[in-house]
Amino acid sequence: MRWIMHVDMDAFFASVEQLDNPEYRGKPLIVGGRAHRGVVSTCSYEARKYGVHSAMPIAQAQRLCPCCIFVSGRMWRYVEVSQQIMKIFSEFSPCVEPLSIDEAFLDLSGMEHLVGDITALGPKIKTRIKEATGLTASVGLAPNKFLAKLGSDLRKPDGLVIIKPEEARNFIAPLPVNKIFGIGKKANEELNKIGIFTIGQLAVCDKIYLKNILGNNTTLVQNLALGIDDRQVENSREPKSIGRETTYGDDLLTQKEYHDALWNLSQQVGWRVRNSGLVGHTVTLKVKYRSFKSVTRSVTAETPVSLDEDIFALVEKLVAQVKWAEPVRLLGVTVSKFATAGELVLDFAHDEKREKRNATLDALKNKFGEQIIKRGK
Ligand code: TTP
Ligand code: MG
Repeated sequence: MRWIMHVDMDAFFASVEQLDNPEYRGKPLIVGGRAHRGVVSTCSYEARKYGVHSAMPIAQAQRLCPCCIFVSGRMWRYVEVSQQIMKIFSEFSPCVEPLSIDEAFLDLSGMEHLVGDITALGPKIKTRIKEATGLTASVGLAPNKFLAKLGSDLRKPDGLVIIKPEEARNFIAPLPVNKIFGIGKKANEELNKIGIFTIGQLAVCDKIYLKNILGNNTTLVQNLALGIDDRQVENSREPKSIGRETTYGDDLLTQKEYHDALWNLSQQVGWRVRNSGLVGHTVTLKVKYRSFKSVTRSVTAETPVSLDEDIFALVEKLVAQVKWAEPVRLLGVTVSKFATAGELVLDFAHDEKREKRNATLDALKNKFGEQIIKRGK
């Protein structure tokens, strides 16, 4: 059974300011201004009563709430608190997908074996965040991403909404259709025109009427209205790509120079890929010339790679596709389109010797640092 949690901090930047500056507490406070091109970043819940909201021009906010306190914000501090909460999330689940500076999805599926009652994690994470940071968060706990995010938003600030699978459909039925993300102002108006105001009405409406308004998204949106959403929590710890690039002090001129440089980069990338337990299908070469013009070329191999030699072999293929008439100031090698190494381990059983050699070098680099060893070719 799936359990997804969505956690979102309340009035995040403004709450941090109120935490650090006790004189702002309980007062309408607006964060924004110069550094944010004259718009409101966010405001405290006290200021929201006046109709102030994110992205509103500062001048308009001043008119709505002349008694508001305005501060321009301290990004470094918000990043610091963000790192604190992300660390807490990782204590609760190995699978965390951050969505922005103050929110994330956590996949808690299967954790009943560890914690017993998963719903108890809702109040627990709120307490943990409050104790560690002094701030409140709103939490939605539900069988999928859509319901979890909807839940965290519903009782802000300091909210907790738990939606059990068997209750989901009835729970969301009375809510307005614009609670479904993707239904913007225009779609909302169009739906209202044909008499659809609630998620429940949308759920049972014949697709024929919805097609004109929702187009290709009709089935997707109607599934959401039924409380169905199969999207996975994408674990951020699995990177989408791993790459290294180097700008050379002296431009590279000869074939030998860029050949050696690319072998070097392939080793740096290979080590990182293997340390992440990954193997990748795609290798990308980036070349920037003295003129600052740059080209990138990619190749996708059927068998994924992680060994230095295999990465370099694909790089060499790409080298043939690039012009080397000009001096080169930067080179980059990236591996992407990952599969997990464990799943594919049989695929490289054929080359145990090379694998062992890479593993030995990796162990040395892990122990003594990357600079300990570089291989000749
Ligand atoms: P949100 O979570 O959207 O807003 P919030 O945390 O301030 O308030 P809520 O209680 O409704 O969640 O965004 C998180 C932070 O991102 C917010 O504190 C400031 C910043 N932000 C902007 O700078 N500009 C914007 O337009 C939005 C929406 C957010
Ligand atoms: Mg927030």
